[in-house]
Formats: sequence, C-alpha cells, structure tokens
Amino acid sequence: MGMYCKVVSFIIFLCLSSEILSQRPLRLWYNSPASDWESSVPLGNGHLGAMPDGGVLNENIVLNDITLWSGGIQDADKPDAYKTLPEIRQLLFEGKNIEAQQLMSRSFVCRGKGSGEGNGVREPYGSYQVLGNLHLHYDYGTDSTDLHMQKYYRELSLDSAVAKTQFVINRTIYSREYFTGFENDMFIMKLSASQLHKVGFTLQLDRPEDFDVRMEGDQLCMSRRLTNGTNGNGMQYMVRLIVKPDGGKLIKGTNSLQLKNANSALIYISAGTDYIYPDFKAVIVKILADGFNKPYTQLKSDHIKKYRQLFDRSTLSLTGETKDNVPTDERLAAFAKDGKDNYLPVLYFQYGRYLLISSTRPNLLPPNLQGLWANTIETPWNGDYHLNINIQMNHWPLDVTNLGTLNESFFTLVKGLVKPGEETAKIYYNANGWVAHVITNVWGYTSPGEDYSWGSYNTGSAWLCQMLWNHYEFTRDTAYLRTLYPILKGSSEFYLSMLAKEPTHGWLVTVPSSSPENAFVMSDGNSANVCTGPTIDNQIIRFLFASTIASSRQLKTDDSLQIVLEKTITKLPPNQIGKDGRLMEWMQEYKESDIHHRHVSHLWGLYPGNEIALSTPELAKAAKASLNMRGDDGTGWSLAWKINFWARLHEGNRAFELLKKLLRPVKGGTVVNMSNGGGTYNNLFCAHPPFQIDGNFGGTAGIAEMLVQSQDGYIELIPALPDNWQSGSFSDLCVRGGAEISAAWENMKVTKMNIKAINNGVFKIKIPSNILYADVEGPGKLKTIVQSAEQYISLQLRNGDIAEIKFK
Ligand code: FUC
Repeated sequence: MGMYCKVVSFIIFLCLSSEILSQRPLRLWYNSPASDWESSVPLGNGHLGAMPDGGVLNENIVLNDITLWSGGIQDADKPDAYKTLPEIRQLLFEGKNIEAQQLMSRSFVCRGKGSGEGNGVREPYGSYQVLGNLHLHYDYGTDSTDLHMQKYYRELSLDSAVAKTQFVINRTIYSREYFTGFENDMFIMKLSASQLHKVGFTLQLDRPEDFDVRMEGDQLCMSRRLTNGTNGNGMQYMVRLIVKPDGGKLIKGTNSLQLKNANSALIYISAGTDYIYPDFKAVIVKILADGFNKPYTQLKSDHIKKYRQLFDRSTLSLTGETKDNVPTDERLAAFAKDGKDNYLPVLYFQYGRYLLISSTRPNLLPPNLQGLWANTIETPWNGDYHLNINIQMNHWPLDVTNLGTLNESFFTLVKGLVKPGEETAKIYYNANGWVAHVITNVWGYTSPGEDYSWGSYNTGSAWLCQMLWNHYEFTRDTAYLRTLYPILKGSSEFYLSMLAKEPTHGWLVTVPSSSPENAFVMSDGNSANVCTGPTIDNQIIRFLFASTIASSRQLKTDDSLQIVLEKTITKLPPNQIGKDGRLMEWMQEYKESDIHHRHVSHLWGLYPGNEIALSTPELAKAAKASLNMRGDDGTGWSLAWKINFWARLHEGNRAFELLKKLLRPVKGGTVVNMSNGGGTYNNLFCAHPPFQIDGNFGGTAGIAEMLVQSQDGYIELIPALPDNWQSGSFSDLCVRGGAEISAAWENMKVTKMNIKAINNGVFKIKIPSNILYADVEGPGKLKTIVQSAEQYISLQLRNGDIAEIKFK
C-alpha cells in the first residue's frame, strides 16, 4: 500500500471510529418484562436463537435452532402434469381462464397436500418449529407475592449482541446477561446479585410436543425425533443444558435442576439436529464441554469480537433529536405521531443488520419467514421460504449494508433446488433446466403449491437467480460467478423451453402463470388468478436472460446460448401502460379484484429490478400512478417494498412516510391480517401481522436505498433524502462494481465521500445537482477538480484504492 493510501486509510479509520461512537449506544430497552413474545428480545448466532422475556419471578426463554424442521424429502410432482399443459394454454389463449383454472386444480398443482395451506407441520412438507422453552422459576428467599421489585431495566444491545435484565429486590441488585455465542455455539446466561448467596432458581426444559427430558450426569438433556409426515422417521434434535454455580447448592431432579443460595451462576445450552451432521450429538457434547471450561469473560469477549467483525462493517448517523432515553416501545408510539426521533430509523436500520447477522451463517440456512425465531410448533406459513417476495426481501440489505459474506447459505439453499427443480421442470412443462414455484423448505421442495391460484406462479426461481446475480454485481468475484453460472444457465434454459407464443401479439410468455397472489376481474365479471405473461414475469425473465448473457460473456463460454437469449429477450412482452396511465399488471388491461393488494409485483422492474427508472420517465410516471392507486398501506413487507419503490423514484419524503407506517406500533399476537395491519412490535420485529421478518430486512434495505444507489451504472449519493434527515453520515455501504462508500451531508447537501474499491474497475459517481465543483484526491497523483457541468466523476481504481471527494 502506498504512503498516500496509508494516510487516507488512517484518516478514514479515525472518522469511522468517531462515527461508530456517535451512533452508540444502539439498544432496545424496556422498563418492564415482556408481556408477550413479540416484546421479548431476539438473540441469535445464525444457528441458535433465544428470546428471554425477562420475567422477574418466572422467566421463559424461547429457544430455536435454524435447522429444526418436521417433514422430509418428498416427491410432490404430479406425474404427467405436462400432458394437460397444451389444453391449459389453449384455454388461456382463448380467454377461458376459469376453465383453465378448473383443469389446473386437478392436474397442475402438487401431488399431496403441499404446504397444507400453510399448516404443513404433520405433512411431508413440514414446518419450522420452536426448539424448546427454558423455564426459570426464581427464588428470592422471600414470599414471592411480596417482592417489592424496583428499577426494572431490560435491554438488547446491538453493539454487543448481548441482552440484559436488571432490577432491585430488597436492596439487592439482580442482573442477568444472555447471549448466543458467535464464537462458541451456545446459549449462555449469567445470573448474578449484588449480595452473596442471593441467586436461586429451579429450571426446566420443555416444548409443546415431541420431547423427552432427563438428567444425563450433570446435564439436563431434551431430545426426540420429529415427524416427517410419512413414516414418522423425521429429524432428530437434542438440547443439552448445564449449570455452573458459584457457591450455593445444585440439586438434580429427574427432569429439572434447582440452585439454592448461590453467589452467581452460569447456564450453558448447546443444541443441534441431524439435518446436516449425523454425529450432531457428539458435536453438542463437545461444544458444551469446551464452553464450560472457558472463563465467562473470555466467552463473552470472543462472542462480541466475532459479532462486531460483521456488525461494525457499516454505520449510519443522522443528526437531530434522539429519544434513546425513552423505552423502545414508547419511542415507537412517539415516532408514529411526530416522526421526529432521528435515532429510531438509525436503530431500525442497524437492527435489520443485527437480525441478518443473527439469523444466518455460512454453511447453514438462510433466514426463513421468521428469521430463526419461532415460538410454536406450527409456525405461520410453516416458517418456510416463500419465493414470490419473502426470501428475496430477507436478503435485500445483505450486499448494500456490507454483509455480503452471509450470502453463502442462501446460495446453497438455491443450489439445492436445481436437481429437484429439473424434475419439476420435466414433469410439469416437459422443459429443460430447473424451476421452483412459490414455496420451498429445507427439503428442496420445487413443485407448485396445492392451490393453483397462488401455487402455479413459476418465476420464483428466476427471482432467486436475480438475487444471486446481484451479489456478484456487488462483489465482481469471478470465482463466485463460476459457481453461480450453472444455476443461471439452468434457469434460463427452463424459461427458454417453457415460454409459449401467445396469439394476439406473438410475444413469448409464461403460461400458465399469475401475478403473485393478485386476482383480476374478467369481462364476464368472474375473478381469476391464472393468466398469460404477467408483467412481473416478463421483467424477471428479461433480467435473468441479461444476467446469464453477461455471465457467459464474463466467463467466455456458451456463445450460442448468448445469441438465443438475446433474440428471445426481444420477443418478451414489453411493459405496457394502461388507459388510466398505470403500469399494467397483466398483459390485458384487467381490473384488479383488490386495488390495494399488498403485492405490487408489476413494479418489480423498478425495485429490485432496474428497467423502470427516472431515466425512463414514461414508465416511472406509470409506476407512480400504480403506486398511488395501490395506496400507502399494507402488510409489513408490503410497506417495506414501497419504501424501496419511492426511494428509487427519488421521493424521500414519501419513502419516509412509509417508513413511519412500517414503524407504527402493533400489539403482539398472531392474528393474520392480509391487507393493512403492517407495522412493528415492541421488540421491533416486523408485523405482517403475524410476525414476519421480511419487513425488517426490506425496511433496512429501503433506508440504504435512500442513502446510496448504484443500479444504473453509476453511484448516486443521498438520492432520496427526506426533509427530516437534513444532516448525517454513513460509512461503508456497498455499491455495484465492488466498492465501499462513506459519505457525509449537511443541509441536504453532500459534503464529502470516500470510495474504497474492493475490485479493480472504473467507478462513476454522479455529481449531485446542488454542487458546484468536486475536489478529488486519490491514489497515485490523482488530485483534480471537477466542475458540476461534468455530471459524473469517473475514477479508475484498483482493489484497495481509496479516493476522497469533497463537494462544494
Ligand atoms: C406471501 C404473501 C403473504 C405472506 C406469505 C408468507 O404469500 O402474499 O402475505 O407474506 O407469503
């Protein structure tokens, strides 16, 4: 590294450290125990999850393992389904959608019960489920009805990924600390008191079903096998717990442990399943033994160090009011009223990053519909992976917020769909390549769902490809591209062979398909879901083909495929604008059955795609018209998606209004609302409702999108800043092409930025319109002034190079 780079790095390091400090503390805090599960705070290390409720007399800690699923591998493809495909297509081409749907309900859905209408826990599809509950009944050496508890404090620190509970009873301060170790794969809890002999409790482990608990030596052990929905021979799991007291007396029961009069105590839990490791039991025993022998201070500092290697990669600061001195639940309520607490969006942004870091890790699984936190056996929608917005939204903040290394488990899940998806492609479409429809699980499910109305949507797999390609765009890592290419190619091959020529315009279309979960009214007044060539499909397939072409060029392979894909792109239906000025959701100008429907699929090309932009003003106008008609309400993830749409349209204030909606307080409980109940629970989990984590991730991505964009071949700073965010700064958000960007702005004007290349390339930076000139200093002798008439600054950088730009 040259002298110049060293100096700049040092200066950046100093600036960065002060920014990190200025956004501390990042915490959720409360002055009472959690009254419901959605008020308890989530801990997770990508494998194990724990949610302590901080109860004073009785505490419940919900435990999770990201791999714990009922169900199993199954063949859910309906044999010979493809034989009815020509008739289904003919009916749809003739406008007989209802007849086509009737036929599909018999022939073009999955074999068996599919997801079991979202209640598939006892079906082969299975469900993600709670690992267990750790119940603690505390002993304060006094009458429990008369505790005189005072000064209650409960927090989750995002700075350390450690939760705390503290209160005073009879002048003794009781403290609990909890974390799920990023270094040692265990749940660890420390109980202490300000006076000797004051720590006492009885603890038990259980779960709603399928468990045996026993003492094995000093360890409490819970295990069983779950059902696989066919012969009962499902996944095995095991939980092991050990207590390490300081003083006092530990009494072993048959299935419980009691500790009396200790000075302090540590509880360690290690757990796992046989999903990946057949010898998981030995692994659990070893992890527990290793952790048991390490000092608590080391366990904790190793944990924090490893966590912060990821968490500290990006920071955000907004100047202005902060209500950090108000409990988080009250803060939410205040923000819904005045939107003035600038620190809350910062906290929410970083919470999304925290949740992503906590709910996935390489070589395991990506976050599911609830990340890794579930408190029931039958998690809503089986806690699965939905491919028509949800799993994708879970990964929207991944690259831009500098957590790209967490792409691995997502990639692996998708890769695992290729083989079963090839079977599904053959059986339903007699097609080459691979396909997955709307839902998948940890068992590689690729068949359509059990209901044609939503289950026959078949570009979910292409959307997965877009996400994985996006990761390449941010990293430009050719080794990664080599592993990705066969997946892209297989997906492109599928659509190449399944697209059919529709009779009106001669366009090549997906058929049958649907615009995710939305219905339309036909001219005879009937409502239908199944259609030909919905707008989202055309946009996604265009993207897929273009990225397959770009990949094969980059890898210098498959020239002939490039030519076929290029030709086919021109035959896909274009985006169409309806008579009312809106972007059409379907090929025909149908009216939607629900004008406020939560999915806004036809704007896929605006976000996450990029074929609708301010540079295509007609389409952007039509997209706005569509958004205005859809309205600013919805489920949690729908609100989050709309933040991203408005950010792409550079309407910061509108994006902020949606962020405010996303943050509106929602009471805990699981009542499903499919239209307009979205918001945020006390613990900042997103409410669909019920709890669904995609909205958290979509919200974080939306905030990033307001601060930096790079989808159009150049880097644009603060493109969608709301008036409330007059001044602020961020560090190390990532952009396509492979660079980390830090920037500061004052009075809505960018004052400076740093770009650090993580890849060799030319980086084009848009000069904001309210800027006169830019002072650029970079590697080598680069020192130049660029006038605003130039519009862009182009910098040729090598991996590791840093350039600094001051704007005037
Ligand atoms: C899609 C959405 C629903 C819900 C479910 C898990 O089907 O339409 O709103 O998020 O996924």
